[in-house]
Amino acid sequence: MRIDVVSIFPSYFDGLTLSLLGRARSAGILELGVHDLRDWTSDRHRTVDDTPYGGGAGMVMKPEPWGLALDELAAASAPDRQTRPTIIFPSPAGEVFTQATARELSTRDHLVFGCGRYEGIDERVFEYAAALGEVRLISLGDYVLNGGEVATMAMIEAIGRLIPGVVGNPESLVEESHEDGLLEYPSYTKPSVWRERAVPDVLLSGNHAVIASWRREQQIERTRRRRPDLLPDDEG
Ligand code: 6GU
Repeated sequence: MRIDVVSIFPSYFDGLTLSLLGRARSAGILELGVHDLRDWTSDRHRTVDDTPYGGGAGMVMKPEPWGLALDELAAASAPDRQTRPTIIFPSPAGEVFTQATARELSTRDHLVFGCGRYEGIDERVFEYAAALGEVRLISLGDYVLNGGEVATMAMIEAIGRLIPGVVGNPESLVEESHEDGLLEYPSYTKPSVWRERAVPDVLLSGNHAVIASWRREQQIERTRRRRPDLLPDDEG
């Protein structure tokens, strides 16, 4: 998979060279390009924003640098891959990102993330981008961040770890929270008693069938308590 990120703060993405995704990049499983939007400006001040038509608070990102950036990055997708990129604009006004979204996007050949700042990006950029690829406006949840950078980091990590070969043990992927619609069961390690707290007896029993059913009950119980919205009839 190839991922391109466009941002006015490219150094936010230095963290992606670390750990799991860093290894995937070195191994050639994941190609990552991080780009400064200002490289597609041509004025002396490298201007990326301007005042909103119709008035109102804050600044809006100008369409011209975005158009040039998307043209260039989408064209890089075409020759060898013969595919159009999926172009993602992180936005609190988008569809909510879930594990299912991460799964779906992990099968794509080329993702382009366009990180907006200020009050947003000129609306015509989203319409124009639809001619270059599939456009998705995606939100992490119902709260507001200052820009798309942190949201993009989160999405790249969630998507990247689902690409075959990125996570060493694929079994560790299936037992996680949200993969089966329930929260994960509780985990324990040694010592068996710590500060007067004992590990549940069932886990020391060696009876794998009993352990499996205990874990399932724990998943259902904590989902009911913490996230009743995930259960079929929202039964709390
Ligand atoms: Cl994707 N962007 C911004 N700016 N704020 C958010 C978000 C995204 N998701 C939740 N809040």
